[in-house]
Amino acid sequence: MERKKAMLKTGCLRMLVVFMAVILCTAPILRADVTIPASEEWDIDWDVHYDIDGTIDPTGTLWVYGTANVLPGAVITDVLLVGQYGTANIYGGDIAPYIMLDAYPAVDIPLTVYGTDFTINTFPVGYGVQMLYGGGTLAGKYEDGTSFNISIFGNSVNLQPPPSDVIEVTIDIKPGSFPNAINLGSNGVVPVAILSTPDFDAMTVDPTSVSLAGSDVAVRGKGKLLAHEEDVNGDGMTDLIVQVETENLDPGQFQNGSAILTGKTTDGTEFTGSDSINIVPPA
Ligand SMILES: [Ca+2]
Ligand SMILES: [Ca+2]
Repeated sequence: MERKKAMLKTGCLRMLVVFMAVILCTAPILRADVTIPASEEWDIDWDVHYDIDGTIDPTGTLWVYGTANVLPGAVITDVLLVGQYGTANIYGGDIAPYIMLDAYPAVDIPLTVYGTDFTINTFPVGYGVQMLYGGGTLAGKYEDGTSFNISIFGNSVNLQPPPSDVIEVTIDIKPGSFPNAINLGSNGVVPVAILSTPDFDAMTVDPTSVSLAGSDVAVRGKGKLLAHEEDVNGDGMTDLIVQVETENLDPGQFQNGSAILTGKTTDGTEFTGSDSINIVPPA
C-alpha cells in the first residue's frame, strides 16, 4: 500500500517535471511570435523569428490587431494572421505559407497588397478589390521585383499598384503673406511658389503638370501659362511661381485646412507639397 502510494507520488512528480519541461521549452517559442496591438501601426521589415533572448523560433507568426505594414526584408515563416478590426498592407517581404483573415462572423478585413502582375488562382487580375469567397492563391511581383505566391484565407483582397516615389516639395501659397486668405468667389488667380532647395530644383518643374486642389495653372492670351521664375524667398535659389484659377479650387480636396499641390518634373518625377489655406467669405 505504502509502496503503491510512493509510486503514485513519483508518477505525479515525473508528470509534473515533464509538464514543467514542456512549459519551459514552449515559453520562448510563444514569445517569438509577434502581436501588433489594436490602435498601433508597425512597419515590419525584420524577421518575425526575432527574439530578444536570442531564441530562434522556426515558425514565427505575426498576429495583427492594429495595422501591419509589411515591407521588403520582412520574414514571416508561419502565418500572417489579421484579426477583426486589424489592417494589413503588404509592400514586400517573405510571407509563407499563408495569410489568414480571421474574423467571426466573416467580415472583409482590409488587406491591401501593392505590386504588379497579379494573378488569383493563376488567373490574371487587375487592380481594385478582388473577391476571394473564402480563399485563393495570390501571386504577383512586389515593387522591388520580388515574386510572391501567398495563400489567402479570407473573403477579399485589395490589389494596388506600388506607391511610386513621390518627392515632397515646399510650397508657399501667396508667397510672403500669411495667413493664406482666399475668397473662392473671386475670379482671380492664386499665386503659389514652388521653392527650390539643395535637393530640389524648381526649374525642373513642368508647369503644365501642376495642380493645386484640382485647379491647374491658369492660361492667358495665346495659351501662355501664368508661371515665372523668381527667387521669392531670397535664399539665392530661383523658385517657380505659378498662378492657379481661384474658382477652380476644390475645397473638397483640402486636407486639414491645407491645399495639396501635385505635379511632375520634366523627367516625369512626381512631387507633392501642401500649404495652409484660409477661406474667407466674399467681401
Ligand atoms: Ca503664404
Ligand atoms: Ca528661393
